[in-house]
Amino acid sequence: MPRQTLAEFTIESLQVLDEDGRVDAALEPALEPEELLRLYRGMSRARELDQRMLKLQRQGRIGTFGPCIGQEAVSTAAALAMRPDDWFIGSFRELGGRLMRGEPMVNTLHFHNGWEEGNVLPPEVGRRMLPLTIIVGSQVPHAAGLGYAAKHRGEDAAVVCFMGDGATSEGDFHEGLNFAAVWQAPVVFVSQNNQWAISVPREKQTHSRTLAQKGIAYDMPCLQVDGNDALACYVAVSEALARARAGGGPTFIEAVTYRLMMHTTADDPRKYRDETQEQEWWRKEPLLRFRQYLIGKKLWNEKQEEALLAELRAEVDTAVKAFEEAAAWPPDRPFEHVFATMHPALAQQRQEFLAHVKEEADA
Ligand SMILES: Cc1ncc(C[n+]2csc(CCOP(=O)(O)OP(=O)(O)O)c2C)c(N)n1
Ligand SMILES: [Mg+2]
Repeated sequence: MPRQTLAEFTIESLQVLDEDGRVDAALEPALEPEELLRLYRGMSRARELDQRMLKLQRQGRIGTFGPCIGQEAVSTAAALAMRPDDWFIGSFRELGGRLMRGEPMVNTLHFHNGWEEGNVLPPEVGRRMLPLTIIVGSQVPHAAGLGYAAKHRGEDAAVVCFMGDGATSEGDFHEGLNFAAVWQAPVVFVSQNNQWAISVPREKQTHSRTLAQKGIAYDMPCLQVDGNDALACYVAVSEALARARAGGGPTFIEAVTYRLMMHTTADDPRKYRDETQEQEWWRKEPLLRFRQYLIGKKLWNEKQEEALLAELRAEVDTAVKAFEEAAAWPPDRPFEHVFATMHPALAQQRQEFLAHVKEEADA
């Protein structure tokens, strides 16, 4: 038997807007001015809320959270490409997309104050959006299953599932991609490669030259996109959704971006990374370049920017006020959400937890 090449693979990368906001006209998607402005507004809303949450956390007014600053383009552009019946399955860096899908800001604040009630979304919003996932990679099999279910039921719906770069080293990631590929489920997997998994840099976390190539193992189309380029993200997710709807099965997208802030507010990146790297990536951040693009198209100017920021500040003010006026839920409420009926072991854990809370309060 001679040796022969059975298959060869290539990895494509896509950028539509360069770092200065110059567009590649041949690749520019046909979006209406209103849609472009919606995208910019969506990213700006996430930025404004994230920045306020950082201040609130530092003032002890909310709990721990992971800022999405610098990563707004990926999920916001994906949400623009999605239809209301599509499933939005996020990890914890998709604030832009969640807000675009209609999550009220006050819910975000409740959730990040440790109140599970933040996950109780208005029915039309929560109907096709899973709660934010903290367990790294665990959402990937859920996405495969929901995609399979949509196909099995003959629904005209697809799934977009986000995960980090670190998540691609989890078993759940591979099981989910395998299942989705075997069943040709309509799922678009999007890995936000923000270069870090807490303090572990991407090159120490996986040996693969690109994350995109991880889709090749499952024989699904894969693509690397500039994750700070909202137009490239929109094009990539739109193409993948169209393929999924046409019966073409899942796609794996690596969106290359950068986590500009700390992993969560409990982390200090100065302990493990160089600030010059952060500064380089601030120059490439997604809002700046999209704004340049809009200005170039005469769709935006400084006055509009000021008006938008004032409006968003007021929107966040209102949400913070509603959040702080809400009665705090009892700390043991999450025990009620685990099973439909209380389990004896869980009831015991609840008693132990309450005793611990009391001990802390009395100390
Ligand atoms: C299964 C599991 N292991 C460990 C953790 C602790 N943890 C939380 S986030 C994180 C890193 C995730 O990195 P990545 O997937 O790149 O996402 P990013 O935080 O960079 O968005 C880890 C290890 C967890 N939440 N779940
Ligand atoms: Mg990461």
